[in-house]
Amino acid sequence: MHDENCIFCKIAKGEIPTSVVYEDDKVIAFDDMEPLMPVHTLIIPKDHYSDVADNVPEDVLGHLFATVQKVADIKGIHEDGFRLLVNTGENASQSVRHLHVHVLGGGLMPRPND
Ligand code: IU
Repeated sequence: MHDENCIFCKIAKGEIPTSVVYEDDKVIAFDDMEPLMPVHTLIIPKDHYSDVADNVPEDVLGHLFATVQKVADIKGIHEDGFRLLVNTGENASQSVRHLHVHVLGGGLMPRPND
């Protein structure tokens, strides 16, 4: 369930220091190192799945999305709104091949087609 060459697996195991926003036995949320918005947090499962379409068990997917609400409350972006982004594979320019949900907020974002 871990890929020793995966940087997010190392973050999940606490081997690389990160700004942790929330953590439990299944997921960890941490601030993106190159934030695109005032709030830019990544939520990842602790187990390794390369992307959202990598046969991820439903309970893991459910737990990831349940964590969104916790992160939004911790970051204080619940009321004004936020955006979730899950890049998947080459056409989406996914750069880290460990499933992650971007939580972006803290300001107005254009609609993707604007
Ligand atoms: P993407 O969806 O795979 O394109 O996004 C990967 C994100 O992971 C990107 O926003 C990076 O800034 C971020 N990131 C990070 O926060 N810490 C790291 O050690 C690495 C990437 I590598």
